[in-house]
Amino acid sequence: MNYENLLVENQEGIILLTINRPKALNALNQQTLSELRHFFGEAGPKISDLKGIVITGAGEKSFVAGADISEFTTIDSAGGAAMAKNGQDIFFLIERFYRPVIAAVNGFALGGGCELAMACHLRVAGEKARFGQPEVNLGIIPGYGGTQRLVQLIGKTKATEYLMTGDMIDANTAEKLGLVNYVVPQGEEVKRAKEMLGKISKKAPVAIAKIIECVNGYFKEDIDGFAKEVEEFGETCGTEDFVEGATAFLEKRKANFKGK
Ligand code: CO8
Repeated sequence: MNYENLLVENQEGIILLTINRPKALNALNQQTLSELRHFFGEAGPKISDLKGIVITGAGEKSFVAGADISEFTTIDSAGGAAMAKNGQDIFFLIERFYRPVIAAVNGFALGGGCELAMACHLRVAGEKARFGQPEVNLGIIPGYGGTQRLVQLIGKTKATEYLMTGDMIDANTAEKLGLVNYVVPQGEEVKRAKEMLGKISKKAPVAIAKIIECVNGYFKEDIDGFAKEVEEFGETCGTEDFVEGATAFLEKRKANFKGK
């Protein structure tokens, strides 16, 4: 498969995977998701002497600013649920990948971007990184695992607050909350992530793969919460408020929600 929106560079056994749609702040459209599915499901596992993967975003402003809002303004409940399930399945491929995957978060990691970072095994953030699940501003809920992984990573109290307010989380707060492993000077995220992979790659690869499996096992990755999220995401996609929220974003105005 030829990738349109993913740059793949093999740097001495570490794959640097760059989401490359800077004009849309690297928003995840369906094409990009298909490419991620192909990489983590087919191409990645075949790379020999692989130490690990670093995922980052092109440009200086954004890691990934979410799912591509322009692609799901007209979907209904069933379509929304199908899209959420597709995205969740792709993020499970990342979470279950046999070599460590580190998100090098160089800017906005919002909505699907925060969910992508959370599906990685480890996270390094630049000082200007901003995390968040702003879906409530669009009249929907997270659909790519955000309602589950944010709770797993930072606990129910703060996760519920951030899911309900849609507030952004700055890099230092993210570190305090345990959302990221390290905050580094802006521009040094990839370097730090590669250093971490360099250290981990000196350990026994089978043991590392088993740690990934066991850590995922602790969080019981297929618990009903994920299925619930798909179902409820679909429901929110069928609301008038979602049409209003997405339209308002694209028209660069404040949404006027009616609770329908
Ligand atoms: N989708 C599509 N386009 C986007 C997105 C996005 N998520 N984010 C930014 N863009 C585009 C803008 O429309 C703009 O395009 P243009 O130049 O053509 O007008 C360009 O990127 C630059 O963005 P801004 O001008 O808005 O840049 P600012 O610096 O003013 O603001 C922000 C940056 C704060 C990141 C702002 O762009 C923003 O709020 N973006 C949306 C963030 C968001 O709401 N993300 C969540 C999306 S929903 C989601 O991820 C749900 C996941 C589950 C989906 C399940 C299946 C459908």
